Amino acid sequence: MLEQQFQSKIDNEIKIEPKDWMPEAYRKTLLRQISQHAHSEVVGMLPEGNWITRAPSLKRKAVLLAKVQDEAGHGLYLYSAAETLGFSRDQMIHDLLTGKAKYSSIFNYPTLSWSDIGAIGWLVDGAAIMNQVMLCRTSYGPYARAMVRICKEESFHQRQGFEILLTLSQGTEAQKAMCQDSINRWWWPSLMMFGPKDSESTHSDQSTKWKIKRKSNDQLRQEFVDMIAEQVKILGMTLPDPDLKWNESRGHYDFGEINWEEFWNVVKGNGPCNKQRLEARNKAHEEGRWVREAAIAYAQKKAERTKNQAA
Ligand code: BYC
Repeated sequence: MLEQQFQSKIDNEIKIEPKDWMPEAYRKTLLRQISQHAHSEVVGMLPEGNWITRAPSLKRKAVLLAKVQDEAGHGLYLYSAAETLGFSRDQMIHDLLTGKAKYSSIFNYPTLSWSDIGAIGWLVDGAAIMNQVMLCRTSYGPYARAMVRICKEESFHQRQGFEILLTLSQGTEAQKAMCQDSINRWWWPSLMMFGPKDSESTHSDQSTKWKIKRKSNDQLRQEFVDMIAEQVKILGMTLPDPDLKWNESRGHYDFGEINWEEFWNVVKGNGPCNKQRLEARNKAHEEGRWVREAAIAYAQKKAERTKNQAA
């Protein structure tokens, strides 16, 4: 009965809110996805943060700093949304730091040059938006509302990335080569962000029935390829895929096979930077311990003072 009422709400596009009854598996699926998403935002600060001091001008530094701060904010909205499902932020962070929780595969690749920051904005944030626009209509209220704000900021991120690459693509031969090299290295990992093929995706069927997901991994990946294959022409660059070709009958671009072995390797913790990323997060957590302790001590003191004044 409860299950039927729940599904009929979903079917009628009524959002599920924290205090509503929900099947345990729905709660768990959301918690998994939202916490992984939050972790991705937080770990995602690392490859870009690496370039804040080396950005080529004061303006570029300020813009990149603002973008990285936005990602921290996204992590916080998402941890808050996940907490409404009854799991504490401390537990989620513990799972990230111990390597139990996943985060997006893309952040296990290194940022080797300034143009990588452009490629991340254009391709990585571009892929993220494709997925997140759909999530603005996800069935769980707190997640959907967090996504609306995140998407607004992500579209600024994508434009700043494209603008970095556009500038480089109109620069010297060395700058053009740097731009092409970044596109070559980030293209395939960006396609992997959408997850395994639909036929290999364990959660898709159920998540679609619950309208957590509204488009499949392959559908979103195709929309992304169609968008980027056009935008790359403006840059005068190419995508590193000899099989990329417009298919008139499908009305979409065909593209080559993703290296799934590489994808699963990265997901399982064996990507180029997995170890480094977890070490950096653990170090930051330790170094921030005194701030957390001071904040707790201050809050306790304040609460005591308020209690004494009231007495
Ligand atoms: N990386 O059944 P499937 C950003 C896992 S950050 C790692 O299709 P699902 C940004 C998946 O978790 C934006 N793991 O799963 C930040 C599952 O394993 P578990 C990040 C992946 O959940 C800073 C297994 O593979 N966006 O924008 O139905 C700077 C089977 O997959 C990946 C989000 O997090 C992957 N790429 O669909 C710049 C969006 N793909 O959990 C930018 C929210 C799959 O059973 N998440 N796996 O152990 C989602 O929309 C969905 O979770 C996914 C996967 C589409 C990613």
